[in-house]
Amino acid sequence: MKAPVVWVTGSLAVAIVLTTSFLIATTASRGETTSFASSAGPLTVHTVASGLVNPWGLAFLPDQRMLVTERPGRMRIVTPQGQVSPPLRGVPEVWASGQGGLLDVALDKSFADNATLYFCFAERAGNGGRTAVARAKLDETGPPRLDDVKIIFRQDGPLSKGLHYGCRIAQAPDGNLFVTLGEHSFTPNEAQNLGNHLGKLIHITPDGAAASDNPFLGRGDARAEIWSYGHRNPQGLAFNPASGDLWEIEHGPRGGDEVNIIGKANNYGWPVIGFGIDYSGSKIHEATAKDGMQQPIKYWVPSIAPSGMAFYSGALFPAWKGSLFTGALAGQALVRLSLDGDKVSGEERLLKELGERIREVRQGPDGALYLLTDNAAGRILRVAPAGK
Ligand SMILES: [Ca+2]
Repeated sequence: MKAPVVWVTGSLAVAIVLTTSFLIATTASRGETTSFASSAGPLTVHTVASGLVNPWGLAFLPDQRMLVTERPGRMRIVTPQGQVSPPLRGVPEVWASGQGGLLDVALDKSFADNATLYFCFAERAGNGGRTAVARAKLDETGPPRLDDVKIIFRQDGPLSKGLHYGCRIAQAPDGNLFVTLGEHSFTPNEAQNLGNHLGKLIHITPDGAAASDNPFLGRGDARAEIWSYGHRNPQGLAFNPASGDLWEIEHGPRGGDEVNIIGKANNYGWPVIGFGIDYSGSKIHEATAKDGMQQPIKYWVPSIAPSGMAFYSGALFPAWKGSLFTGALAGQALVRLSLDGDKVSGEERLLKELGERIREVRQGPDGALYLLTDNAAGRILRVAPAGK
């Protein structure tokens, strides 16, 4: 049997073989349940579905089924009982190379009325790739498929060779979209260049136009879609229900993964400031702080390679209400941050015994946490208190 080659997200193009997680992933099948200790008591981890290839994004439909993306370019619907649909027709061709492929998916806030969804992917362009955002309607009059597919945004700037697409989507209460865009790894300084979309957080309408309150609108030397800049490879994005603020998580280099609270026109510093070093061991940053550049509210040294982001507001884990969850790829854990307003007051690393790269975390309609494991035999996991 061939072991999977897995790209280390947030790192340079290093392929490694994850023998341990491969064994766990292939021996655990749908329906299997295991138990783990936590600060909220024993946790039950249930395999909802297995056999997904590098699943990346997860969105709950109104009837509790899940839309899930697989990085090679497939989108499927999974029932709470674990039945996995055939791939939905209508997904555009994606550039499934390196870290690229079909990435995040998010439902429109009026999905129940308009069946509209958004997704983000790596698109081939010339000799490389770029991040693109599409809008579509889910049509279930026959076998589920995407209809009215329209690419609403394409990242402009130097192309990616396969790394750092960012690609998380969060919809604001007014319906406009925030989307994270990576800096493609080999062109870090472009994150400081307002003339392109690399290393930026953009703010666009559902049609892909620059939102009307964007900070650089009308400036000839800046792209109108930009909301904030100086980002590296952000793979977590969500609104904090306690404050209404937009929070973001991004991969640092060797050390220096960050949690940031996003503000309009802010510069988050990459690669000028930060807390990491290059993979070679050499220095990257001028300093850890500089006037005019934002500090993260939390950083990790060594890196955990965070991906996915969910503020917990459910009833199933009363002790964890208000906590922030992120998956850890290199860190192979589910990470819980306890918050005190805009400060991180504690960290707990859960499910380490699984030995799995966690790509995505979402709160389900039942109050459980749902995870995607990142490998060629990826799973959807449901995490709940024992017996729930
Ligand atoms: Ca930063």
